[in-house]
Amino acid sequence: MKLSFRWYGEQDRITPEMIAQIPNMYSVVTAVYDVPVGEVWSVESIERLKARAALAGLRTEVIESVPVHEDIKLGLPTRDKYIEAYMENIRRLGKAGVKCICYNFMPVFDWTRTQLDKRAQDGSTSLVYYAKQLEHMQPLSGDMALPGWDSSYQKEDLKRLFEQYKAVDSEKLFDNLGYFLRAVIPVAEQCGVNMAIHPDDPPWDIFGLPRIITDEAHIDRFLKLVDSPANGLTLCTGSLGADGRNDVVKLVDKYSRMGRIHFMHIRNVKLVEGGFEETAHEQRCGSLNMAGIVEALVKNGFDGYVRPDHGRMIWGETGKPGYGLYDRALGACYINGLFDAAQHFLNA
Ligand SMILES: [Mn+2]
Repeated sequence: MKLSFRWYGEQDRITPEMIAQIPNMYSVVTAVYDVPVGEVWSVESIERLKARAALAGLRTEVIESVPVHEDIKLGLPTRDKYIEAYMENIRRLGKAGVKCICYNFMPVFDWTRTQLDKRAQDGSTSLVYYAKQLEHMQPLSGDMALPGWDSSYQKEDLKRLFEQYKAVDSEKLFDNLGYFLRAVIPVAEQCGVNMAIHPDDPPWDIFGLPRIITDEAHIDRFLKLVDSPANGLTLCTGSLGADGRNDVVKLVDKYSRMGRIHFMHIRNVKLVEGGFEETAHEQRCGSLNMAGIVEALVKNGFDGYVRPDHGRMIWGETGKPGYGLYDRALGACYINGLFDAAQHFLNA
């Protein structure tokens, strides 16, 4: 596996030098952040990211994300020009040495939580999702914001989008995803880039908007839309694991054996009545079988990218919720340990 770590570019106070001091670090996971969704990234911006990471000895082989414009998800006639721009981004990134592009196909909102600073008994804080809190959230108010969301939406944009999505159920969304993939996957193949869809987080419909990358049946259907190795997955254990019906070890085993996992987001999650809480990465802190997940990867010879996912805020650190340095670094070390142990015992 190739260990990687999210880096939010020049404005991230967590620098490539800090990231490079985490043992076994291979690549940053980054993106061009100053371009509106749907536009082509400048070669200069891509090269600047790459050069900055290289100063710390790190590669830039994973992009998270090249976001998909809503017109593509909605299947509007204007989608073709955004798909053109997307294909150009794949070409430019491939030329710059990028091997894997993470993206998602969630309507309007990215990952959703109901509280970003839930205090645990040990004083750490983390992101949580409680159905009871969700009832009080008003997505159309325009003043909801989460770190993963596109912050450029105005109240009127949201109203319009919700109106437009009334015509898009999960079948239609699947059709629109297929249309997108039939255009971009051949380009990715030519450029030596693997596309890796991130599951919906949480993996169920939210605010009445459909979500389709949620479980085994849906992922099977997704992989068949374009049956190419370049059409693969970012398997996020915490996202899929938020639904207790998903057997995450089984999914990791199945899709890594098929060679369709290009990027692993490894983190734990604790299922609680009516929701879930993000925890430390360690197995005993949450509901997932972390050792079993890594064992499956090692058994299947997984050599793709891995990164620790959201961390807690610990040791008084402040910053972007879920993206502090300390707990994600602990997570990275735990992941290293699990891989070393699994390799040792499976080869013994
Ligand atoms: Mn994730």
